[in-house]
Amino acid sequence: MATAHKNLSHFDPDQLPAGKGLSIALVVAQWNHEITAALYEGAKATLLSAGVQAADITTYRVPGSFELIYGSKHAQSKNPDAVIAIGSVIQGATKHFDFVCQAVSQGIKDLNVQSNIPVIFCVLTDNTLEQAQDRSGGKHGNKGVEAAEAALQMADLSKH
Ligand code: DLZ
Repeated sequence: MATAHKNLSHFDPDQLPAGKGLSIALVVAQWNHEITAALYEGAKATLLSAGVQAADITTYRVPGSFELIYGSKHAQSKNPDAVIAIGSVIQGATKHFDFVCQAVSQGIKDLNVQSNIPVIFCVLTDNTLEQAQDRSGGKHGNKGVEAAEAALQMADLSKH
């Protein structure tokens, strides 16, 4: 498969805005914790290696992906340069998957429309646990890394 073993979007590290001086908030859902913890680690490591100071990274934990909307709004109220919302929704036997995916994607879109502080959508929406594992440090890379790169770009954009 074309995307195997690498992240889908590829940023040249030399082209990424410097992270020094930026403050980034990470909002992490606890549902499917194995997956969201791996996304979180990927995002945090990427921010640190880009020069964001550890003291400028704030973490907020929320129960599930549905709560990422409120959690991200709360994080925005603290005035960071960008927010990364991290979650993992996995298809089950009921329609819950559809409602949670719809709510969180629309809710985070709304926050981006309403506020000047960008919120990055790092929510995996997979049919199986294996697909989620593949995208959180497995054969399709780690979407937390991509989200951190997007956060750096959007934080920089918001300053110009
Ligand atoms: C209830 C629920 C279900 C069934 N599945 C998931 C999931 O796969 N991923 C996730 O992040 N959260 C799930 N939740 C929890 C909801 O997001 C939310 O926390 C509860 O409905 C309480 O508002």
